[in-house]
Amino acid sequence: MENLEKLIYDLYKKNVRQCTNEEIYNALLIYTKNQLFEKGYQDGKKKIYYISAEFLIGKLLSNNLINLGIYDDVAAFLKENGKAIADIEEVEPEPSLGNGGLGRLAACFLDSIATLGLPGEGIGLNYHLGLFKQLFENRLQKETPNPWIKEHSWLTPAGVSYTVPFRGFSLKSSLYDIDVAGYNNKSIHLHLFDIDLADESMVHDGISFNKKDILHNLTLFLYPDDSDDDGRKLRIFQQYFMVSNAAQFILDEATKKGCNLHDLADYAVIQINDTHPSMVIPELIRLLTERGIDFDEAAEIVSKVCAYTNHTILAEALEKWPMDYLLDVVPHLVPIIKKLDEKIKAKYPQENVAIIDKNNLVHMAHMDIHYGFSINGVAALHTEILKTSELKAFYDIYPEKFNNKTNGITFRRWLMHCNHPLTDYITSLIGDEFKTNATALENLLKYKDDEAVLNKLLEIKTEAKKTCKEFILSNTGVEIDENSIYDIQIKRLHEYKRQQLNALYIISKYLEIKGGKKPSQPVTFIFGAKAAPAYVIAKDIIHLLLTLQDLIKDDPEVAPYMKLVMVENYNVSAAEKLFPACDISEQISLASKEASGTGNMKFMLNGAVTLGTMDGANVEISELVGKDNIYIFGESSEKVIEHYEKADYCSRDIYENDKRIKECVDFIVSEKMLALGHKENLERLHHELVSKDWFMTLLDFNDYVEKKDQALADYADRKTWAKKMLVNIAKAGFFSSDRTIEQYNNDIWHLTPAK
Ligand code: NBY
Repeated sequence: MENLEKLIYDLYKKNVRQCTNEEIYNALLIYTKNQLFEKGYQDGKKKIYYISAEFLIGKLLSNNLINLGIYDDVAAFLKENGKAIADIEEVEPEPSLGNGGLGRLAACFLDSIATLGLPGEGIGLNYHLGLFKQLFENRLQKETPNPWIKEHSWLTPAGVSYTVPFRGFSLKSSLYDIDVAGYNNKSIHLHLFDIDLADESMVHDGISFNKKDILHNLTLFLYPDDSDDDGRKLRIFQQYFMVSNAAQFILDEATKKGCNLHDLADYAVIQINDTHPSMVIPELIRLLTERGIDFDEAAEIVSKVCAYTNHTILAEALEKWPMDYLLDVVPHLVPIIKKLDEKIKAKYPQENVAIIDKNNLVHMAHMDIHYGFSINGVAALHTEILKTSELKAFYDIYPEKFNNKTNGITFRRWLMHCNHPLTDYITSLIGDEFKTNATALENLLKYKDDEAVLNKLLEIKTEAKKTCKEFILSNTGVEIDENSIYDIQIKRLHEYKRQQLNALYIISKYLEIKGGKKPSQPVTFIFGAKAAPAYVIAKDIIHLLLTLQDLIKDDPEVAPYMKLVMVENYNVSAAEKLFPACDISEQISLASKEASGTGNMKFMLNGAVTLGTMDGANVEISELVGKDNIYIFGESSEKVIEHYEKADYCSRDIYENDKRIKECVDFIVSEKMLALGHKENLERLHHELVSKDWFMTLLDFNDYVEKKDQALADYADRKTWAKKMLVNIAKAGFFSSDRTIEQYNNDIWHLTPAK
């Protein structure tokens, strides 16, 4: 650590003790960047380019130190000098470059690509104000900008620039790189393209700005509000800017290595992360034809380079752009897309596989499937549903293109970084093989009846709950009890994820307590969720939760037995404090709707027990841990799909025929609630549940209550519960993103890892 000490002195002419936390952070940033640079980067003839509109990377300092293998040394050095590394970590702003699971998955994948020694790059955009920052005002979500790029940051200007043509003008790009360290391995780059004229000062009143001023707004926000035409067009501007830069960059790298363009597939494979980067297909074809390759061959080359990952079966989330928008923004792509579509129509005349439909909408996923060589879902059930229902028409044409890649998470961040005590304890029991070979966690199973081990796991959990309690207090102002059961649901707010189901359960418990039935063990229900700014019902659900939070907290009859807290501005840093502290992991989406989920894996790895539906990766979790170590409830995906097909679900029938359900739903608009909350929001939500309930909350309510009550009761037998925790941790190895990336490489990318 002498170098670090010297660097600090050179920078500030002070010794470590005299420095502020900010000064130490800045010095560590420079120090770590240098170390990463010196270690070098993965390279190889063929590379994976992971193009994604989102990379939810989280804070980087500690993770980089861990992956460089110097975390313990740095922590010890700081401690000797009277500083705590945790305080230094607090200084770092969190990059805000993603919404949720899809963006975080991209970040985990970069970590695993680097760790496995695969030559690869991430390519995306450098949003200055990120996703919005969430504030609660008046028990409502308010959005404000989230500036995260400070004078010192992990971004390094790369000196690379391209020109991107739009209708009537073109834009010059600048590239910024963030190094992503492999664990005990070299780094890869995350390439973030930007414009030079981004003007943060044009943002006013929360996150409003002139959506037409593309020259100055293009890289301000991640997915700005798309509730109007200008917002949607801005998204096309962003997407095209991203993929045109990516395509030019990829062709440059390949030709420098000797590629003659005809053999591009020997140099590059592109993973298209959802449809946001899909325009890379026509853009590459455009660039190849400009360089003298004829159209049909260009289309063939691109089809050998591009692979597409689907993350959703919600029809409304599959991007379809009106042709008029494309004509307005990128007219030069239109003839290419039309030609691609004609070729398909000539071969497959059926309407449901067309790229351009009869309403002149361009189906981005259809283009990916026809002109890519691989399409994958993100969990076994999800891929099965794609094959047999959502994308069946395509599966019939191209069965060989379809494959599953069950999601994974990086254990470096989601265990080693966020839960040091558990990591150290596991290491003391089974050594550190699990850090590079995650399935070695199964060696823990030999301790499943060892009382000392089980007690220690419980002790570690209680410590994590204490740490989390401090965080919750500073974030929400509510004091919670570390001896209560922590029941946690943290994820984007969406009706299909059914935070409203959890809320109805809490209402039912509240009513029971008021009726004199006290729970034997206090429970803390913890939520964290951002709602899309234009998603009205999602915001109403946030309002319901915040109103319930206050109602319960201020009721002396109820507060000793339960609390509800909703964390403000839930993000990666908050997640790192919440996952280690959880007892019960809420994974309660309507079966068939959650493609995979990845929070479910993070909870399991940290010793929480899942309460969930047979949806997404929950299905695989339940197969791995067995029915004694998970709580499953709710209608099956087959039945749910059948309900949609027959359109025979009627929430009002359930509401009117089930007294308890009616009572809980009506509580939303009770006098008590209306005294605290807003009539408009609560009534709208009540109406939605009674007359629509598109995601069948009421259908699963009774089964949910039964299984959740069971889980809460089982918690009291501490030894049996600790055994469930141990089995969950031991079986989490399958969900390492190292396994996922190895499968992507073996089945799709075919890269040679560095030794
Ligand atoms: O991707 C999530 C899925 O819901 C989750 O089940 C899965 O585990 C995860 C990783 O595969 N999808 C997701 O996070 N999607 C988005 O964040 C998203 C963002 C923007 C748009 C659509 C989806 N958009 O159309 O703008």
